[in-house]
Amino acid sequence: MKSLGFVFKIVVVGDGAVGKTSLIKQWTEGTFRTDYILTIGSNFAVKSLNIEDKPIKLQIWDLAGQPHFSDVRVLFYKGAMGTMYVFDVSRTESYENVVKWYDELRNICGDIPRVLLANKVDLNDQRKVTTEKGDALAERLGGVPYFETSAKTGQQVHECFQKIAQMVYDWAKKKQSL
Ligand code: G3D
Ligand code: MG
Repeated sequence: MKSLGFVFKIVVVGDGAVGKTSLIKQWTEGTFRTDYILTIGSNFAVKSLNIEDKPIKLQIWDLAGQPHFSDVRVLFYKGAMGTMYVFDVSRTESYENVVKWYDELRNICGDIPRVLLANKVDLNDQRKVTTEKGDALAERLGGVPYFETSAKTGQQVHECFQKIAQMVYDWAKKKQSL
């Protein structure tokens, strides 16, 4: 790979309020805020990291979860090289909906690298989705890496972004013989 660096587009998907924006903020700024206004459309954050001593820029796209804007979502998905699927462990429906996000994205992007995030694990007493269920879903998505995260405490946040970056790097290397 050339040392100029690469930009990898990563899309973060999942139902509204599962913590997508918070996870991105936590990783890109190391801070957690609870005063977000509802995301409209999409925005993206950029952060650089090194993979095998190569500088990589992750461009992380975050879409608001409005189900009816499917035209917008097609544009949002285009060119994505990796996906982070997020659900909220305190809301079973957000867990069940991951397969819908997966099916939709797959139609547009095909079989790209992906990870599954079970977010808000700090909410112990409100937890409804067990680790076992999370594991089962990760299997269903093709045996993908599974992380139990908290955008609030930072648990596993660095690890999941590092992992998707590594996976996209390996995938791009293989695909383009870089
Ligand atoms: P979204 O981008 O997926 O729509 P947000 O979700 O990042 O906007 O988060 C939705 C709400 O969940 C926010 O609360 C946010 O603070 C909270 N949240 C996100 N991640 C976590 C987490 O890991 N743990 C806990 N306890 N809360 C989290 P508000 O009250 O601001 O709407
Ligand atoms: Mg958001």
